[in-house]
Amino acid sequence: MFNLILFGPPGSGKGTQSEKLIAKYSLKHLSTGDLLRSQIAHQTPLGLEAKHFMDKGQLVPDEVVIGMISTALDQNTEVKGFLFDGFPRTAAQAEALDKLLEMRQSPINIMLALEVGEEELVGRLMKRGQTSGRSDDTDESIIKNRIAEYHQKTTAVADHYKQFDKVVLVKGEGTIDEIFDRISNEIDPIFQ
Ligand code: B4P
Repeated sequence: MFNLILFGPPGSGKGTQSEKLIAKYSLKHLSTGDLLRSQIAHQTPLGLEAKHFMDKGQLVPDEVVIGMISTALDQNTEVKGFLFDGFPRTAAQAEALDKLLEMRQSPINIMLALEVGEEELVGRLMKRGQTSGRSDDTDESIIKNRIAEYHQKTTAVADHYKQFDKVVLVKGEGTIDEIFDRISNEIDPIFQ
């Protein structure tokens, strides 16, 4: 198994790069953002709870996303590995993920952290908001709140994996293909 975390602030290109990475390395893509939006689209109780937080640019409670990931791991036992996109986003989620993977004897191999300046992040998300239909992409104050949540709660996740020497920083500005090449150059030497 090869398990990869794609990390970075909102709009840093996690979802964009994930699409290319799963095609190249045949990993199972687990995006908590996509899973939550699917729950919202199906109007499930979990989706209705999540929407309340996402519309304000806040993180969804840990127990909700951890439960969702645990279920997804159980449903995908025959895969080559997982690409975690947008998860973990808090220290508690990182610890929970480590335990879930420990039970499966397949720890995280690497965390790739995309680095993008704040002005570029806001610009990308506002642009996506023109076409995505995502309510959390259209209002600049909600976007800024998402970035603030990232600084307050999510940067701790990188600190968690730094202690195990698993974090690699990747410049997340440039063309999508340039960034993909930078990411691939980090994965290729260690991919099993
Ligand atoms: P997510 O769905 O994870 O999405 P995201 O942070 O908005 O962005 P992502 O980084 O994937 O977007 P991308 O850059 O690809 O989260 C949404 C919400 O869900 C969170 O705010 C939270 O409420 C909730 N949530 C999700 N996971 C959670 C968790 N674990 N715990 C708690 N809550 C959770 O794309 C952005 C735009 O940039 C696109 O339009 C793209 O085309 C463009 N772009 C990408 N690369 C580019 C490049 N190189 N140059 C120019 N534009 C580029």
